[in-house]
Amino acid sequence: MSSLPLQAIKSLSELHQKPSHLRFQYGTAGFRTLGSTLDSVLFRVGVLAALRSKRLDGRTIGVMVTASHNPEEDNGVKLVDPRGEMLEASWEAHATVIANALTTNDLLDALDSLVRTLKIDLSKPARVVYARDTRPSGESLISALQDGLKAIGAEARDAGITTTPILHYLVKAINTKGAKDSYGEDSEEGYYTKLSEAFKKLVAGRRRLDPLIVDCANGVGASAAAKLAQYLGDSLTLRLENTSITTPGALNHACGADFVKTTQKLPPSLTDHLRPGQRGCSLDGDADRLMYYYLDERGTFRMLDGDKIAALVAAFIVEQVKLAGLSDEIKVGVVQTAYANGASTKYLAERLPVKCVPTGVKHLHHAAEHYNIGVYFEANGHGTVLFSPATQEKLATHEPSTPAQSTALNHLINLTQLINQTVGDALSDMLLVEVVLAHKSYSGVEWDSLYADLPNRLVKVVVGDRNAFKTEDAERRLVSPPGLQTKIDDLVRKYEGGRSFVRPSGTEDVVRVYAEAALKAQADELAFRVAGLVYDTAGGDAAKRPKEFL
Ligand code: 16G
Ligand code: MG
Repeated sequence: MSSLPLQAIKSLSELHQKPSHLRFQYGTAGFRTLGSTLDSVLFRVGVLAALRSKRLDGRTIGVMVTASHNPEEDNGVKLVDPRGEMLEASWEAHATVIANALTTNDLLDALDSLVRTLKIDLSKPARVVYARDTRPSGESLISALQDGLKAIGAEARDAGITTTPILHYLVKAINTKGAKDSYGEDSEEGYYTKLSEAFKKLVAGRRRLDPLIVDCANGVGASAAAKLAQYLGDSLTLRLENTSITTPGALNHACGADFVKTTQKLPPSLTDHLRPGQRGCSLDGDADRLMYYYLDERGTFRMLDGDKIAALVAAFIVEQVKLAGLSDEIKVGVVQTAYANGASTKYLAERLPVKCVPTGVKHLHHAAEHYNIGVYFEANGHGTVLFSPATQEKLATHEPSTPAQSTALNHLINLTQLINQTVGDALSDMLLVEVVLAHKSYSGVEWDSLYADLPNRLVKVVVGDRNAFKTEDAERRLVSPPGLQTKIDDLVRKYEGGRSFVRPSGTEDVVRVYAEAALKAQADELAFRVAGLVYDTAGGDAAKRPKEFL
């Protein structure tokens, strides 16, 4: 029975000591905080990823260094499981323990106890593939990670600077290489080839779409979109904006999917580029979120968010399943969170099963796996479509009885290739949206008119302790602090079409308040009044109560 290479871990760990005053937590998006504080975390994640791989019989684990839509000074790291999915939840706690061991000796003890508790066979190989986004702190964090991988003797593959979804793709492609369910070539070229070929088949014979403006958030999506554009050739013209990946401070600044969703505005840098009626979209800093929009004939900004994408895509897939003659055998369902606009939930629920789950990709992804075809999108633009293995098998073997059925069947098969089923992928989702628009001959206007969003408002409240906030019913109701939910219910009742909920953020030290109502002013007022209730219950200092919290 092999043992941990204590000496190697010890000497390298000394080069990556934990700052004594900091506590790290593996949250919804992995570890995420100021990049300059993460050196020890990256070293330890290297060791941990290797142990996870050994635990899974040497299957390849992914490590992505990114802080997504956060400002440039932040950074983060998350682990990717062998099927290209988020790290299994029980390991989040292990990661937190390992990251917080105070000294090198504590770290060795923590690793030893992990190995024993989980009965990790250390004689197994450890294989890890890693990548990072364009953040300046990424380079040194990667070298800390490499030290961790070296310390434990892992076989490591550097996937360079790439998007989060491409890293997820690579993990799955590596682990399925040569198998019956091979996911594709385990290279970036393999990814671009797979997506672009499926796209070309899906739009063949359709009228070519107008050029699409793509806001790359000055992040890694800029280089990925540029490469994708080459593979797409003239099947789709992408006009890339916000591609300054080396300009200090530019990343996610006044641009990108999160800016668009939270401000509900066009990035100012696009004002001169987007003509009324033209489609534009924004990626976030690691290209796993996507927002669409257009300017109407009066020049008003119209946002097409994750909910609108879900509605467009789910309706299209249902239609193709029906045309293929498979409605009885393949059931399509949608997964949303409480942030989904009430109008989108109504639109979708009239057509197919809809489930609401707590915020965070892992919850949506797992719920979507329960459907034959599961469409999941968060309102913030993160989402994808999952085809169950049995459904993919059915599509591959079904004998169509008419040419029309055969066409729809082929569309569905090509969709399984176009869609990155490991995780939400802005580039893959963008091509998916473009396919549906091409098939339906929709512009942004027709897409937008599937349903009208209820006006809504999201507010942050800084409280003494956000852990005092506990929710139930997929975060739609508070169980703690006691009594607060009843007060919220009383308030909501006063607003036409009113809905509001409160949940602690998983990524920031704040509590979030969401409200929607029939009219914009009412949605704003409801959000601020609920925020006032939250503040008064848990905020502390009355003198600091924000004045807009009515
Ligand atoms: C993370 C989640 C995202 C979620 C967001 C909520 C992943 C990969 N990402 O970005 O799904 O919407 O957190 O943030 O799970 P919040 O808890 O701060 O509201
Ligand atoms: Mg992201």
